[in-house]
Amino acid sequence: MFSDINMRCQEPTTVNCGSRAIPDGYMCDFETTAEPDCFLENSKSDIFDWTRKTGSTGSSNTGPSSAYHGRFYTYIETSSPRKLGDNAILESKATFQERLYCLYLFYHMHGSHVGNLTIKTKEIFNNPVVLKQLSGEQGNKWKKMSSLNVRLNGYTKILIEATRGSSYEGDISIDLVMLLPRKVSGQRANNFSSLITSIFQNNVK
Ligand SMILES: [Ca+2]
Ligand SMILES: [Ca+2]
Repeated sequence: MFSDINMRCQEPTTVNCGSRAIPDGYMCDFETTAEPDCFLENSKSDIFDWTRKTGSTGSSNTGPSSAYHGRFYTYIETSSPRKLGDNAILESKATFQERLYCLYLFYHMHGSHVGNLTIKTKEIFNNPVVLKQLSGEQGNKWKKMSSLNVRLNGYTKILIEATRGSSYEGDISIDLVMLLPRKVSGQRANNFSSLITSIFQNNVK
């Protein structure tokens, strides 16, 4: 049905959408608790919540020492009382247009007992569909997740779920989550907008 679903995500469109900084798209940088462009909130259909954080996560040998972009990121704290398998979900609160979007995010998964980071979509009464899952130690650095094509509509939610592994050395962090509309036509351009490009270039560490 969507023959282009596995193609790399493309340049975002530049539709005028008023005061929003990201034309027709969304970005969560976690710099404040109320970012107008952010589309995510903590779910109640899980065990615990993601936590905004600046600096290191308080446990040694796990978590980042700083945000990927800006000063703040969000993460799951896996120290007590958390236990194996406890999950925390960020879910979308936006009502999406019916179209193909591209999801980008940066993650930090460092520690001896890191659990899973799972990206899903869910359409009302249907079971969630797993788009991507990362498991275990991924190195002590921020990494860019490969961009994901996501078919959304007004009834779809995006779920970003982190699950605790077998010890406190399992903090999972994310920063700079971007959801941008893909061009509908089959244009081959792989360039990001100047905004996105500048964000990436300013964060080479
Ligand atoms: Ca940030
Ligand atoms: Ca929660």
